[in-house]
Amino acid sequence: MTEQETTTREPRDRVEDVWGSRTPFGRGQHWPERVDQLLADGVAEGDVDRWVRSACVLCSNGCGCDIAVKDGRMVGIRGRADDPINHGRLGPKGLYASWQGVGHRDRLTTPLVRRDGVLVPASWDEAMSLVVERSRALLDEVGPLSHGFYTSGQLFLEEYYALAIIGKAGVGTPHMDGNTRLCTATAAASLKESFGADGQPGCYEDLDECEALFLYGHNIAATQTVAWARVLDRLDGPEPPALVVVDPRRTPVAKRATVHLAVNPGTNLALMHALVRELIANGWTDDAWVAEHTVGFDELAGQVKEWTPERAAEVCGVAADEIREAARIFGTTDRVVSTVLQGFYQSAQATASSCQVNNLHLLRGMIGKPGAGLLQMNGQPTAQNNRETGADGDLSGFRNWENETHVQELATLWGVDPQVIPHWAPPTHAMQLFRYVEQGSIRFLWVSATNPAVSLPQLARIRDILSKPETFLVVQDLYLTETAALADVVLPAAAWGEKTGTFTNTTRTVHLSEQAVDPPGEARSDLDIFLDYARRMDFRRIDGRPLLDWSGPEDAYRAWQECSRGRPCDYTGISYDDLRRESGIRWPRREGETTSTDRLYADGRFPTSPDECENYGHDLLTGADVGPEKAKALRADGRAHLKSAPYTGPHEPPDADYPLRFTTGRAIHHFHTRTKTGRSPELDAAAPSVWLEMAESDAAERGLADGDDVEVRSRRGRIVAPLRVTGIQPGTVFAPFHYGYWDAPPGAEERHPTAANELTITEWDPVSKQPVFKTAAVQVARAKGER
Ligand SMILES: Nc1nc2c(c(=O)[nH]1)N[C@H]1C(S)=C(S)[C@@H](COP(=O)(O)OP(=O)(O)OC[C@H]3O[C@@H](n4cnc5c(=O)[nH]c(N)nc54)[C@H](O)[C@@H]3O)O[C@H]1N2
Ligand SMILES: Nc1nc2c(c(=O)[nH]1)N[C@H]1C(S)=C(S)[C@@H](COP(=O)(O)OP(=O)(O)OC[C@H]3O[C@@H](n4cnc5c(=O)[nH]c(N)nc54)[C@H](O)[C@@H]3O)O[C@H]1N2
Ligand code: SF4
Ligand SMILES: [Mo]
Repeated sequence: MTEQETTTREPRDRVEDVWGSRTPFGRGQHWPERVDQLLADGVAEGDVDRWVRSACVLCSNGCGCDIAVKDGRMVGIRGRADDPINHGRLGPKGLYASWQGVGHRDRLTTPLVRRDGVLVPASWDEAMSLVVERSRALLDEVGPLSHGFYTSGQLFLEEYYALAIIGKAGVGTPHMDGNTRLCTATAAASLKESFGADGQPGCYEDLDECEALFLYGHNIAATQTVAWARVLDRLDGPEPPALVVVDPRRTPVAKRATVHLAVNPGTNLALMHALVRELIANGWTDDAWVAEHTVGFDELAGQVKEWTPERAAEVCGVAADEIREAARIFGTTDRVVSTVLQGFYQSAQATASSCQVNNLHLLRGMIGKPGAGLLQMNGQPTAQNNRETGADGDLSGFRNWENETHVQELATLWGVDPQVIPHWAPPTHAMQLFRYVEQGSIRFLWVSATNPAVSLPQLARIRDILSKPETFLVVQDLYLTETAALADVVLPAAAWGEKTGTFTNTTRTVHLSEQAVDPPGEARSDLDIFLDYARRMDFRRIDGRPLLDWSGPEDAYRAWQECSRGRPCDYTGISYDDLRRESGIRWPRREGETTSTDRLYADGRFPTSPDECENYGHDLLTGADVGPEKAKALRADGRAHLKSAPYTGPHEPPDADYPLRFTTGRAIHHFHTRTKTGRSPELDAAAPSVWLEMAESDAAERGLADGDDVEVRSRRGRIVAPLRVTGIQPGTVFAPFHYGYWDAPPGAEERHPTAANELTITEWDPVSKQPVFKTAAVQVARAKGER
């Protein structure tokens, strides 16, 4: 630890002071350590019995930490100074919500089953018997297509791998996905389309080295607060990077920007076409590198040719000179880091827009080099592991469902017939999965660690789907969420800190999180629950042995290591013991290696050959599968794909009835549907209820002022919220999506719809299938005395 070490002891401090004190550093220097620590009121450092190694699971940053334990309870947290991700720091969610949320009295402590319409406590045996009876009956009578599994970006790697094998080799259903579909499906899709496989090319050390940072639809100051602290320290140090921000709102990052492109929601692709065009028109491309390491240049150049800065400016609602300036910065700087997140992934033409960011890097040969990092960001802490292990429908180990050799490899590992593993059609994506429930073909739906009754678009429809009496709904969670309240069986899960497992952050960095305390009541780890189901269902290998005979997380992890062997995400050189020695280890690290590959594709070789690639690619306009024959004919063979699509614009543009563009996203103090952050007294007090952000001119036009209650209506629903007049782009309004159906508990007299997703639309990107949460048309008027 250094001189600059500070210890956070005063709980209110880091609610207000989100990023903590500055520790400035210059380009290429080491980011100074600073250890953040928070202990419960009345607990002194000397009172702590043990500190237990972990990492924070409240965003994809994955900050290394230790959990404080006293008398068998979690009583606080501190950052790990030796961790490459956070160098000791933690943000407000990590400091407060992680252990406060888990330790809350609201936790589920026994299974619940529905009797005469009401959820009542039951034993594990009763609850699991109900699950297994229904599952077995449907498998026998209807077959595997009657089953759907909808999981998370918040479980541990071991748990996803268990679920992946159960779903693919036990049940044999293609209907498996995660809330990762809502979160990072486009990260995965754009990496696969451009480079042949998932996996972030860059790492966080690139932030220390870069000369410019481009944030595409990414409010990193609110959503990865510790990564933003790193950037703030660069901005305050010598040789600060230029900062270019693409976001319709005046976010904290936009306030520090060299260029802020406040685009209209849904118009990202127009802007990206202009940036790519400028690079080509000004000769800022590395032509030799492009010729040697990419395919598709001519088509891309043709696609963007007409997209002058003036044309894009008109579509996006920004100045042409600002587009020129952003392009100049990208085109004339050698070390640029780009990060892309929900402003692109959940907006119109998500994959085509995100691939254009990849294209900018490829055109300049700026990949795999220090300071030239590309991060198609993750959001959830363990989204990466869901994608790797294949509980989201991908084939485990970044394998290609259309490649018979890849399918055979899995069949051999799992000891089953390859025909059992669904690979006759693309895996079912979440939106289609819910459609099958709506139509009645999926009749057994198992939801783990996600709250779709708040987080999916168009909630009135989702509520109907989840409430269908003929669907058997199993919900596995920590609390009785809006979704759990609709279940037939609720299974109480052990949380972070109450179970052991690994997870991988957005820069491929793996952490081990050890069990610190016992789960409350009868709650069990998700891994134990999945293994119990497999046992009770008697799933077996061809040789008669049980399909899953693991006794705990380390067995599961070892099995996963085998599955990853030789694949791009090779974990064979990263054991639990290694993770106990080193705080945070990046993949790939192969057996026998003692160092990791920091940056992928440093040699300009990409996994695009037909036998290596994770998929054969898609048409980015329509989503049509390229297929093996055409992919072979393209002869990419180790070169990256330059590809995009013609601009089409947002799905539901504003019109006379619904004249405003509605977009949604996050606030600093809350995580998603607030199951943990809402149970932290400090974080709850910082943002207790929903609001609507609107530009001053739009408010004035409607005779509205800051603090007025407004009603926001779309074609699908309504919410009521107080108005915040902000620096948002005129014509656009924004609401955070954290708040559930109602702002008062059921039974209270005053209940108002507050969930942003009452308003959003059932649409998705044609390639990644990620739902569109960032563009819909709404009207706003003064609320009629409702609040
Ligand atoms: N505090 C907090 N942090 C979190 C989370 C959380 O819930 N709370 N969740 C985690 C998860 S799972 C995720 S996925 C990440 C998400 O992290 P971010 O992507 O940074 O978060 P969002 O607020 O969803 O969206 C980012 C920005 O997109 C802008 N935007 C909206 N529409 C458009 C558009 O059409 N174009 C462009 N260019 N921008 C647009 C919004 O104004 C918003 O500021 O955060 C992670 N970290
Ligand atoms: N309008 C709008 N909607 C959005 C978004 C947006 O920007 N705008 N963003 C989307 C994105 S990016 C995301 S990631 C989703 C998030 O949406 P959700 O996944 O629905 O949100 P969470 O509240 O994180 O739900 C996770 C659930 O898992 C439980 N949980 C936590 N840990 C464990 C565990 O170890 N085991 C078990 N069994 N349960 C656990 C929590 O209590 C919680 O109920 O929302 C999406 N929806
Ligand atoms: S930045 Fe993310 S991982 Fe780090 S402490 Fe905050 S919420 Fe946790
Ligand atoms: Mo997410």
